[in-house]
Amino acid sequence: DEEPGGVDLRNPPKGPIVLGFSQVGAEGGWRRANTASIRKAAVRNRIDLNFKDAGGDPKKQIADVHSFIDARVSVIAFAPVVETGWGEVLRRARDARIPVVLTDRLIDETDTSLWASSIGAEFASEGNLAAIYLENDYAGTTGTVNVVEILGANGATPTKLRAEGFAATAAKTGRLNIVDQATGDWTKDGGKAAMRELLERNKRIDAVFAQNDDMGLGAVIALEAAGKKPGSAPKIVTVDGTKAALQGLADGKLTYVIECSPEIGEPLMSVVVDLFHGGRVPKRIPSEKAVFDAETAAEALLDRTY
Ligand code: GYE
Repeated sequence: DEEPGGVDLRNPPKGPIVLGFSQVGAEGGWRRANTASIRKAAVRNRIDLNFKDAGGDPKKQIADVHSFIDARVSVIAFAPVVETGWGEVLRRARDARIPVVLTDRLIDETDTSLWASSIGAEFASEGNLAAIYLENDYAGTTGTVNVVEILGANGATPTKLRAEGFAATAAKTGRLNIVDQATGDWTKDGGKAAMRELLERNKRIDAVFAQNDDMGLGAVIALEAAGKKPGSAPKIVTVDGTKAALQGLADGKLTYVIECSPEIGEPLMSVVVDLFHGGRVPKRIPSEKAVFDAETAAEALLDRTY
């Protein structure tokens, strides 16, 4: 009579529910909104939140998750900095009968019983969408379109899957030619530096695919400094949908923004409550997405809080 959450029903747990949550860091607008959503939802659902910030360091993050096990929290959730290195600590959590929820990103473990549920976006389809919208802009024209890509931090799920999704769609039609890539580490400064590098290495850049808003907004700064007209020449597509990027779209400095909602606090707390009570939870909970252009961005800006 053991439920997937690892709760012994003959000996039901008593409150309060303590959630140990390990966050990637505070690298940009998306992440800050994600943290705010989790903190707010914890309060609203009367869950004691033990929040730790890994500062982008995979080793610190694993140590933080060990500390949640030592503290015997009710449930552990984390947004992994990188996909690798999780087996040992998650087996320890399982032995301690503490259910685990992955948020936002995924991990590279074949034993999928190590986590009860994962909540987040379909990153490959965000890459697909970025390429489809860009391609549509060139419908009715001929010749290849030179695209450069600004990548997020190495080893993270969205870095890998957004690139794969974009490349897969580009390969299908052959219109988009991915000529170069540089890493921007998810930050505005990183995106600016990456764009500078890409401008040095490439004579003709028609479009930029920045894997998040902050890096795309950094690229805008570098492009303007180089006398270019970001938003049109080159076009820029980003992923996230923060207020700053929607403003960039409305101002004509970005071309498209693929939304990846950071607001996963409420669905997370709902899963946490169910796991605490030994209930069954869905293995995968997808978050929302949309695509914005200048017009729809102006509208969405009216009530965007992050
Ligand atoms: O796109 C980026 C953040 O994992 C979806 O991480 C998240 C990504 C998001 O740093 O802005």
